[in-house]
Amino acid sequence: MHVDDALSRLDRFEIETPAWGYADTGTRFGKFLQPAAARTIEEKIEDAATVHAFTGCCPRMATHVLWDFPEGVAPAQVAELALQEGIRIGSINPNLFQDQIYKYGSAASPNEKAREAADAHVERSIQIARETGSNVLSLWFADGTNYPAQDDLIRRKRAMASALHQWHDAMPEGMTLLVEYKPFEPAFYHSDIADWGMAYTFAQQAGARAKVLVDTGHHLPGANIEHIVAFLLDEGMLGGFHFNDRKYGDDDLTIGSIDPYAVFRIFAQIVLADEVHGIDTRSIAYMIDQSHNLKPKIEAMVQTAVTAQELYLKALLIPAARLLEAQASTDIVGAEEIYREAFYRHVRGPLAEWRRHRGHEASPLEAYRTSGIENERAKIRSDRRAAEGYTGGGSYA
Ligand code: AFD
Ligand code: MN
Ligand code: MN
Repeated sequence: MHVDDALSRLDRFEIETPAWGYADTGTRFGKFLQPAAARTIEEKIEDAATVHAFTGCCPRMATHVLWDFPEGVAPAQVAELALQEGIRIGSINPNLFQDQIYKYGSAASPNEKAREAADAHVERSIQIARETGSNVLSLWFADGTNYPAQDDLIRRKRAMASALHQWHDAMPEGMTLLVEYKPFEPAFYHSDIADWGMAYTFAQQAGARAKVLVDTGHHLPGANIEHIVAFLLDEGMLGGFHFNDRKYGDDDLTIGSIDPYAVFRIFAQIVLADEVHGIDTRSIAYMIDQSHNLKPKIEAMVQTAVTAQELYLKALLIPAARLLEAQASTDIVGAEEIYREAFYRHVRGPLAEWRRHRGHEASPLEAYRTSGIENERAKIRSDRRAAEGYTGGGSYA
């Protein structure tokens, strides 16, 4: 479409940032603490609000129940604080993988106590969502096994389906359940929700308000993610995305840092589903799922949000009518050149204008990197930690 129309579409392209992406996290080999990293929900809200202030496109923050709503923290107060800072609480992410009781899984565990604990935790998460006014319950499971013969795969499948159906029906009207898939890690032999087909089936069985969450870092090498996205779109089962990228595993790398053309092709399927097939894509939840061990947290989040905007805008510039003609006449090179022309279009200039027009920084990343906020927060938070005698990492751990 024409660049002016494309830019007006960008007005409703909102990207949710993850609370866990502002805290010190790491890999299973350790974590590198950052003085400016957030530790409390207040500091995470402060950082998410900063990202939104600089980019203008990140009005919501996803939360992780165990890390952001520990016992004693009132969800309604957290929601109120977010509003005061100019953002809102977005998706609610239960934690079904960290507690010792989940050693052999949560909803699919052979251990009834584990399944009961998972049930109680998700019920509490639904209640938290009610109190924060969130309408997305986003579920990722580490459930799986590490060795062949370890457990009964069919029993696990049935237990997972039963739990998801029960939790779906426990949600208030208007709330959506997102079922995320991941081929491996931390389970090394099988994951109970390993691919899009399993997530699709579980979501269908759970109920009409359950959909699939595509984490762009959760595919085996060679997977055609844009094909999965097109299929889910046409089935009305694409709930949303967790933006990150991978070179080898679920590396939580910055989206587009490995293969920006692949991300463009994903966005192209969304744009063409809407323009060519009239599929409603407005309810897709665009969420970032990253927690970088080395990059400064806020800088990395701004970089991801800006990258997603650039690649989505490029996809919006695809002339759908010309593409359809090329496809109809099997002009393969012509069709491909239409894609490539849009992908190689320079969009930073029009984007800068679009941002200026809306009172935002023309280059959010450059503006943030020169703002001095990182050093200010590092000083304030280091002093705060010292005063508390706190030397550990973020509340992610
Ligand atoms: C990890 C998991 C999954 C989940 C995220 C937040 O792989 O992507 O969505 O943590 O819980 O990255
Ligand atoms: Mn994810
Ligand atoms: Mn992941």
